[in-house]
Amino acid sequence: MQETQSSAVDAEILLRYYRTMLLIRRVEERMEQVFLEGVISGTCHPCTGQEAVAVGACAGLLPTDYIVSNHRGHGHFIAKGGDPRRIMAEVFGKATGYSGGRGGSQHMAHFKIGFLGSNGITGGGIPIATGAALSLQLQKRSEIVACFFGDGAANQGACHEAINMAGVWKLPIVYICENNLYAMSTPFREAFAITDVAQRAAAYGMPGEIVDGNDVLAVREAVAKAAERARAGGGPTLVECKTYRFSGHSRGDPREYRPRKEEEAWHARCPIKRLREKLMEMKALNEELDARIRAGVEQEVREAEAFARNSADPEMDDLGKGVFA
Ligand SMILES: Cc1ncc(C[n+]2csc(CCOP(=O)(O)OP(=O)(O)O)c2C)c(N)n1
Ligand SMILES: [Mg+2]
Repeated sequence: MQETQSSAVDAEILLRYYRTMLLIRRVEERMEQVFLEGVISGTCHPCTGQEAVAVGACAGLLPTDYIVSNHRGHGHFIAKGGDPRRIMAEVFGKATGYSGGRGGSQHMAHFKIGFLGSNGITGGGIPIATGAALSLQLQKRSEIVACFFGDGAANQGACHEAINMAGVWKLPIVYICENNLYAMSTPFREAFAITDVAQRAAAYGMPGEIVDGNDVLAVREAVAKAAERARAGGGPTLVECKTYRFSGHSRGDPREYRPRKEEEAWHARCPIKRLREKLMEMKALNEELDARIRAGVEQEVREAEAFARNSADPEMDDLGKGVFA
């Protein structure tokens, strides 16, 4: 069932969002630590600070709907029901990972739960998601697609081409731009002549919504409304979530390009902290329950890491599997 306004103050549902957001944060903090220790090579892009977008958006969809992610995709995957053990194993390059250890942090997929994949190419997921929506429309199916991308991706040519086509064909898709104010070290204000990505929706012939991306319920409501519209044949919506990544762009980024005062202001609006305060006000959460939830999350993260560490490496004979050209 879609979790819309009627369940807005349902404590059990809010507690579930809270736990999932905490789980995403702790999985990624642990992952970043392991990268920095040099236990695993490559890189990862944590969505720390942006958890409300992932959790709120997936809550606004039906479990049978599809999502397409980007390079900052662990949160989207976990929010859609991905198993942190297999996500961690993929990052460790192990055979039990979602891509058999060959994809790593930016290349995971699990079609069974509607996760059509993360993507290391900035903006690369947007045409893929648009194609999936076209496929659903041609098959007259009732599922829809939600596509996550960043402000940087919004300036890629493929983004305009794909979103324009979706507007023309009224495809069943919700475009979710996570505007975290930076594309690597490039500030939003230096890359856009406008103040909101959502303003572009008019040029694509679709509604543009601006939402507080650090408010899980606001994201859920905006995405649920857009998803209903898409499902009813009304076509796509561009939802812009205003948010901020607390971490650097990827591991080891000292964040020299942004003022510490700006970071502090956004930390005060931490989506987890805000939901925690709301739950406390509602008396749905107290210190003791919070400690229990956090302990449960820590346990799950420890188990995920142990699973990853103890899993086997991929077999050499499997090296060519999934290679098409
Ligand atoms: C086609 C392409 N160009 C450049 C890059 C390098 N790159 C990786 S992430 C990134 C910035 C993406 O910014 P944004 O879309 O705002 O997402 P965010 O990292 O802020 O979540 C860039 C330029 C890339 N991966 N692919
Ligand atoms: Mg960005």
